[in-house]
Amino acid sequence: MSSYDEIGAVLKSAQRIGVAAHVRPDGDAVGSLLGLALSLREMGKEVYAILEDKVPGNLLFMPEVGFIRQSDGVALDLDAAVALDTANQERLGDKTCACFAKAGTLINIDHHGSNPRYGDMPHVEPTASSTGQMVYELLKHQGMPITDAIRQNLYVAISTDTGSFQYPATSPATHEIIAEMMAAGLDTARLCVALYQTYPARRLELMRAMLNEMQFCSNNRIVSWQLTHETMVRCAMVPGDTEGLIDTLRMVDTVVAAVIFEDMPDGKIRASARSKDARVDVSAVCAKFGGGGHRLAAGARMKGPISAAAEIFLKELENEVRRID
Ligand SMILES: [Mn+2]
Repeated sequence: MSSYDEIGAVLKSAQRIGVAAHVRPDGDAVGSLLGLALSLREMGKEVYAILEDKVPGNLLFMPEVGFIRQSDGVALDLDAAVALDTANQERLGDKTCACFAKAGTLINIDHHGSNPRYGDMPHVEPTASSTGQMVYELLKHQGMPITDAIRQNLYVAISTDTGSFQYPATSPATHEIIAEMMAAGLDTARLCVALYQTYPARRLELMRAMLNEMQFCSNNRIVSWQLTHETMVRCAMVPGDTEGLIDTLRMVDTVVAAVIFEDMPDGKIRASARSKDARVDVSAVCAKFGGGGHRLAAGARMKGPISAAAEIFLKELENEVRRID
């Protein structure tokens, strides 16, 4: 594993730098990407901030979000490339991998335990709350620029990936970083309104569908929902609308594992699973279907149709939940 000193030295000597995060970007992906990219730009570097997919609508308020370009698949002439929050290289997306194909050095900064430590310089910390937290530590320890826009982006990254500082990976260091950023002038209340109190009506329509259709099994210890293409069309869903819906499912007192199955445009099914009990490892279940993630939060892509995918996934999940008997 490469240290922040080693990664910092490469970034400081490089001039043309690509920065990217995973497909279907979430708050941690976009926030850590912008946090690092803006700092490098501030240092006078030629920075390419790229993502395979569009930034979801609920995150378009993030400062300097227009700096991000969608990957076009053309190899960039780069001294260094950085993959952020991306558990395996393929999750950067095909076009993004092609953009990075000629990069001199590939740096991999991530907090997913399943990360195989790909690239020339991997730095993986499975105990870190978020990649945003890791980027803050890198910038601080390497004396790299931290502007207000960078602080806002890293706050979004850390806040969303910790479920607003609720998940167990939230550590004293997490809160200390937020305290440091607030002392430097960060307005967290305004960001929280944008992040957690500003939803389009269609998101509540989706939640209504979820509450109507959720199903319990394994003595009410597992709750699941099948988000079908029909429901997406009926609610006029756009990417990002489902963010955090699973947290409502996992609220039920008897539940130890929650999973949402979602029809994908390519006919595949996305399973997103959460565990509330450290003994129940949803990343192990997802790994059986070629997926991965964290012990308490993981995902996989499965073959359709959605009902068949749900049936085989829930069977494996029920076996996993039996570990606590
Ligand atoms: Mn993350």
